[in-house]
Amino acid sequence: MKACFMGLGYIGLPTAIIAAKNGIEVNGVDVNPIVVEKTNAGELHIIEPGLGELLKEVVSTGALVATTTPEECDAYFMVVPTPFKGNHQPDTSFVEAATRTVLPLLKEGDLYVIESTSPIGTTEAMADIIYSERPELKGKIYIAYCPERVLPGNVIYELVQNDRVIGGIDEASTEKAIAFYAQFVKGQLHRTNARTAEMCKLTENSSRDVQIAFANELSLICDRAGINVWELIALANKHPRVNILQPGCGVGGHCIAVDPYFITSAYPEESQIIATAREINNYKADWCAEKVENAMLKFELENHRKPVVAMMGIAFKPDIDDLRESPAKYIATKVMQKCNNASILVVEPNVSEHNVFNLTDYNEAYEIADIVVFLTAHTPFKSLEKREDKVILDFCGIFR
Ligand code: SAJ
Repeated sequence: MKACFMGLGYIGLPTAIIAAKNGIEVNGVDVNPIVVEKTNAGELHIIEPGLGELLKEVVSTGALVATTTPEECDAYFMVVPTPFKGNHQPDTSFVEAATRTVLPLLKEGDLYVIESTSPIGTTEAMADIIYSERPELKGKIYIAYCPERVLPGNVIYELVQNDRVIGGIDEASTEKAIAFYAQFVKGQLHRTNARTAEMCKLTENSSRDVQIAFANELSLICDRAGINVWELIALANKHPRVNILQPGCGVGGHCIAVDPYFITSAYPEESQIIATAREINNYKADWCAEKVENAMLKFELENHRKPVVAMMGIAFKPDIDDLRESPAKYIATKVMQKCNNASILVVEPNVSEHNVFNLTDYNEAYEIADIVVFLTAHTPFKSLEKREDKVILDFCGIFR
């Protein structure tokens, strides 16, 4: 069995590595020659705990070989990004490009799987493309959708242990894909059709987005009502059937803040809650930025000088170094643009250097700042002592 993974990013590379570690001959493909070169040198181009050693191992045994164009294999996996275009319309052009690249290599009995988060109907659309270019393969290859569900930072464990949903365009395709994943997944493999599997992925992330929006909405209400939202949620969660998530400074990352739009753009009339949740979570970041700006104005009026402001944590969630699509980074940038020469210290303990932000040590920033804004709940911040001599804007519950 030889498998080709199209895309060696945050999901494709770990999956290729785990497959190679489990006796599958793997061809990892990426359009970026630097990624291919690094991978073949056993160097990880993404950050994921424990993965570096595994990569070295599968490269040294020859189980994983990276190339910029695919080799002939028995199974092909599309693991490429699906961002959105203007107007929040999903952009499946990378999936289509990867599909067209493997198309000439497909032969009878092969398996073709999409893992990329995709709008409903993408697997069928790709099947149509395959069959229109290679009509002789109709009914002779297996086509399925199988979304990934791993949490960045815990990928090695979750890739193997999480249950997965697998939906083929017909039952034979589902069974063929199940047999492939059973080689390295220990979680249960649940059978469905392609459209349900596509919607399942979108549903998981939309569900989390809606739940976070509920927590963020509570934080806005509590701010006006003079109630500590953290205490409120902790108390409400004592109810056996209530489980409210935590408010923050917005929702970031490349999945939860993106995938709901794949539903709302296709079903705008029916997806009212999902659309509103997106709006609330986006609005929360602007609300936080405004709070900081107002605190700075108040400080200046009262003290007749500009404040020193510490922006604590700019990663998109706690204890990671990933700044992409980060609401905290957005807030820090927005405040800096409007700061009127006030001194803004940007803190991110998980990043040593940044090409835009001049980063300050978190202890030092906490010591010298007049206004301290907690944006991301990184663990080290929790050991700081609450200071009465500072204005503290705690958007992520450090001193809950
Ligand atoms: N967040 C809150 N409050 C919370 C939980 C999260 O504000 O109570 C914020 C985080 O700070 C962050 C954003 O939400 O800005 C997203 O973080 P996350 O940890 O909820 O999720 P991701 O984006 O790292 O990973 C998600 C996961 N999906 C679900 O939990 C349903 C993961 O399993 C998926 O594989 C991943 O998306 C993906 O690739 O789709």
